[in-house]
Amino acid sequence: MVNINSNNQRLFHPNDEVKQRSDIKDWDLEIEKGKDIEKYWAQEAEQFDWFKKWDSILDESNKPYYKWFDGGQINLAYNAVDRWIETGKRNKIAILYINERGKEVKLTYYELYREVNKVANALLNLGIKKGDSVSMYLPMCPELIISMIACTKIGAVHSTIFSGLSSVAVVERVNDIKSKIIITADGTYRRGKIINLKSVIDEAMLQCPTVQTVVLVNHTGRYNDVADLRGNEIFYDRLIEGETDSCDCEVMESEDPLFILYTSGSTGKPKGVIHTTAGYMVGIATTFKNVFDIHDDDLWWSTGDAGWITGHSYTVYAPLLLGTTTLIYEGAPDFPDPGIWWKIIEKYGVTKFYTAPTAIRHLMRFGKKYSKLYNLDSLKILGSVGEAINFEAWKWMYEEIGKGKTPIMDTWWQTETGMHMISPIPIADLKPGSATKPLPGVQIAIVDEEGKELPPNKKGYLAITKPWPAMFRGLHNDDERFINVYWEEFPGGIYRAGDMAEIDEDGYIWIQGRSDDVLKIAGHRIGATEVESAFNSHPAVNETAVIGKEDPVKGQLIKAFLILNEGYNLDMPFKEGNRFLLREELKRHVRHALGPVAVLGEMVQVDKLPKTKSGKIMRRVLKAQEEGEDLGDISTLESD
Ligand code: 6R9
Repeated sequence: MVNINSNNQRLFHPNDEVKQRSDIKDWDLEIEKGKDIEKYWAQEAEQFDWFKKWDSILDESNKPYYKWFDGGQINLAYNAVDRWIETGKRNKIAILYINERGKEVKLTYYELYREVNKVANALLNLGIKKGDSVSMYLPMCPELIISMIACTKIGAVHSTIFSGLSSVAVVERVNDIKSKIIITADGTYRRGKIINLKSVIDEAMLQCPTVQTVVLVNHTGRYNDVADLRGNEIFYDRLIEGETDSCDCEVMESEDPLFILYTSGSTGKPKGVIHTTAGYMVGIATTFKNVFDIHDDDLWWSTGDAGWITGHSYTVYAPLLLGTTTLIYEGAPDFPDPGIWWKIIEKYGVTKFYTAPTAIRHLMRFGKKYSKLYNLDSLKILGSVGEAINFEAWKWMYEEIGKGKTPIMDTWWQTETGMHMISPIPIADLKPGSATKPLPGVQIAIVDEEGKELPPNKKGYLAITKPWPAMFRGLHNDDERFINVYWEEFPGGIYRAGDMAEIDEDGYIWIQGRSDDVLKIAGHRIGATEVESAFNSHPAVNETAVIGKEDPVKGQLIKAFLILNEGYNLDMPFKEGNRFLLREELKRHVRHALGPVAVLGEMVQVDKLPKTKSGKIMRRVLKAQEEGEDLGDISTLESD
């Protein structure tokens, strides 16, 4: 049902079926309950099996180094897998893997348990101990999930690298955490082709001195013989052959590190975001249950890859912590045709579906034909993540996929927050484009530059005013940046999220993009400076400034302003007799440095870049020009 509120915003009310099924009956009451933050999260922590309960719920004595459930001992793998073996869920499907070639793998909780144990034992035999880090460069396949949980079981810190990133990115990430092991695959399926992942690792390993063993999943069947492998490489299957299928869980302190996941910030180097054990578990499981009203009969599908935070929290860990079946799909949304996702939903009866606005906008381009071919009645709730969802995409998702009966949970959160922070729950009244309100147990404010709270309808900085359990605990090897970027700007232990936002008179929050130089391209986070350094490392380039340019499908694309070295222009062959123009050569160069996630929209050659007196490039000025704001003669800025 739809009506319009006083602000001319469309309000969508949940239907009776959604309300009846929902475990939470009163949204406001639930939010109110969550205001007693410590009590709320402690109650939620009771859902798990602890080796030892915590001494304190939240320790704020050393801000911003908060501690949650300190003194407690727990293991996430135990709670996500082992404990279900003793229950009726033992033979329930934990992971349902499907790929674009039609292959299907179903792993019950009991099967998952045994696979995890074998890999855990194999890792122990390779000398991996509690606290060691293990890198992974794998497609969304069962071995990725099994390997992640195996690390968690023995207390090793996993660090996945999205399989669309380049060898340069792999080198940077593996060396930063000094991994002794990397688990990878020969390739991944994408639009009828096999993308070679092993060659990326081969190139990367030339520069990763700490890696002693490369574990290779023969995923696409490219390698048939041990003779194909190098000295420090071993097949995954070979590695676990003969391993026993039982393994004890490491007793983890609440604050022991669980994983490190790299993400982009506004300066060049990617940030190794550290998440720890107990608070993370409590945060993701609670928000998953609240936001998606999870029941035992749900079939959950999140399209988030485990190379990113959505995959960690809501494709892998939260569903398993609640004993849900999680579907993982390896393939593109439009292959063999743009109906593939709807076909899967119909075939398996998916009940809750979580994806990104960019994917929806991409599929919208093919019209309503494909979604109409399939019966999507099994769907009960939809979710969106990664960027604000524009009204057209919201409406298409609501009408074409949800058939006007499934509410859309627009979830705002970050790699750093670990869990959903601002999001409706299924019984909420929705305003498309607004992530609605802070979830129970979360406190948000929109503040000015000094950190003072702003009244409704004033645009400001999005801040989190109270600690939350799944919060990141630091940046690996970069404590200074942890403090500078997130905690120093506003006083009193308030977290600066890096987004701009506004709150309306009903308390609904409207996210309005980043306040820093972070771009979101097709939902992937990438820093302007990372792209600039990639350009600058090319011999033809003198200096670069990069901004995000609006794109109707991908949200943003890279627009690069380039000062080229003497004698170069973008439309000349890069080298004498070369058939590639410099423009194409640069595109290839940036892609090689950053991987296919860095999608170039436009390159323009300029003589000058707007700079501050201290020589910092003013991307803000370029952006304003791009958006048609007249800033007058910008050449004067240089002498500001
Ligand atoms: C989960 C994830 C975080 C940044 C965040 C914001 C943007 C994510 C959003 C959203 C508006 C939403 N973002 N969800 N903006 N509405 N529902 O995406 O993590 O990759 O770390 O990106 O994404 O700008 O600050 P991450």
